[in-house]
Amino acid sequence: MNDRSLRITCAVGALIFSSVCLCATGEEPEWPIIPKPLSVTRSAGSFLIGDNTDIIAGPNAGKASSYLAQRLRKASGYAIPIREWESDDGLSTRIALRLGSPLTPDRPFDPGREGYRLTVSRTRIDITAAYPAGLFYGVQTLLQLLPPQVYSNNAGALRMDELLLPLVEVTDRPRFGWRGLMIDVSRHFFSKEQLKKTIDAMAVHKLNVLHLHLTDDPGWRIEIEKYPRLTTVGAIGDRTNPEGPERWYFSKEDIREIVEHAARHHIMVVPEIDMPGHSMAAARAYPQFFDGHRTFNPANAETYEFVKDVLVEVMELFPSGYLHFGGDEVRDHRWADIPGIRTFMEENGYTDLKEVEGHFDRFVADFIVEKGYTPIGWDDIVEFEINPNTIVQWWLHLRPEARDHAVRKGHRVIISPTNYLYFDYPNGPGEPGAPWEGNDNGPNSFELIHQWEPVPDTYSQEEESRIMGLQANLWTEFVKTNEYYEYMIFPRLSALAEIAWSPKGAKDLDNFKKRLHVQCQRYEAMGLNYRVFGDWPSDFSYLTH
Ligand code: TNX
Repeated sequence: MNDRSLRITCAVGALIFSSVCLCATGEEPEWPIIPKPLSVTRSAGSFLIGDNTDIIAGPNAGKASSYLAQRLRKASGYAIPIREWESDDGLSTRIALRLGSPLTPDRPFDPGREGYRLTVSRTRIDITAAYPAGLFYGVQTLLQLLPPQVYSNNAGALRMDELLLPLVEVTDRPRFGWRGLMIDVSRHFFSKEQLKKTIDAMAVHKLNVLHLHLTDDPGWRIEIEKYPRLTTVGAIGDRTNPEGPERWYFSKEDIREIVEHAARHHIMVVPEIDMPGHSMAAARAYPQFFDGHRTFNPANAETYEFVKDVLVEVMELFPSGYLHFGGDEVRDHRWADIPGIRTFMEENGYTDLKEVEGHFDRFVADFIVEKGYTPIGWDDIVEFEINPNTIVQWWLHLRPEARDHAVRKGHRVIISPTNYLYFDYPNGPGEPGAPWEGNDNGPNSFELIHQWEPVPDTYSQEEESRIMGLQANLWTEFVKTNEYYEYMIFPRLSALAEIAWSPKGAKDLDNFKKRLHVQCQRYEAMGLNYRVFGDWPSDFSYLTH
């Protein structure tokens, strides 16, 4: 069985799209836009993008304009001209992209800066926003008013006479500022091409953070000049073939390419160097800084120099201003046997090895802050007094008190619980996916995610304001191929995008499913594999573990 047979074309979707978009009658038409915008008002009539249409780009509208032009050219072959804004001559047939006066100060991850207004009138199209990201999202919504083939790279996918838009007024802004996806490239490696393809798809979903889990036990995946053995030795092998012989990692050049590609799509790349546990790959390369197994040696002063050197090189490559240092599952270390551990503990007044873990985490978080970056750690770190600027990423759904504790201590929190947002877990009963903890309320289906309210209703307004947003995580212990990877992400990513954008409150699942059929056609156009829904085959042998 091959992947084509899993990709049952959403023929139903094609029908829904055309009937929904072009011949809406009676009841209010459902626009197949994902994530669903805050408000869409339609009036009768349409606008045809044609030979006489151009784009006029105001200051700082360049990225969104060239993205729009490129998309239209790739899908239809039509090279729409972009002109700089001189004055708005009020001419018709224009697609005008411009920044209004900023509505809010430019703070990172302020959803207030990502909103937009899109107006398609009989004579022209206007997209306005307070910040460039909003213009970019306005363009995505505009594209989703066109047939799904607009996301294809095949210049014959869309005929010019199909560039027909309904007349609409859309106002939109996301609920959360942080809308992320994590990819684990350590357990199994995924190429920069695959990451760029993922970035393209994330942009379509109006997501804005790609978190790369770059290091773990099976492999160290990022070049560090000062410590070449991290890649000559640490990058050998993966979870399936621990002995290699291949080495898989990103060179500095690769990272720059990924970061730049992401930036063009208003996506920030956040690196994770997992410490002090989950570090067997680095330990193979530089055993002197480790405990003989998979954890850093906190009693060796040189370990801290090594950590600083590595993190400095990583920060130089990722201008995001955020650095994830892991901090999770420090549980089978060999610290008790390290020579010098007793002296180290006595000097610091520690009686318990847990305090040693806190010492290490505190050091790393403080160093990151000192460098002007914001540290992020998994929720395991909240049991220690850690730099208050640290963002806590809550993952262990069985430990909601870790999330609450972090929020009460004043940390900002990213919500990623295993039982909703772990994309390595199965989509449905009997389907492929990781068998671990967190499956106890059933599979992480897109339906479950779509109907979930991620913020506890017991939170005060102030507590709620510390929830930065949502992030799904694709761990790859079992995910070895691009097809499997895409199958686990899509269409769940659509449900994530919707709850990250739509305001708090009940969400109509049937309505989402209708739009999701059209989204599947967009996946087809983008060449993405996805988990089909409705009637689907039960043979997943091509996704074998
Ligand atoms: C827990 S989430 C881990 C990962 C695993 C994942 C598998 C977290 C911080 N640690 O190392 O890959 O579960 O679902």
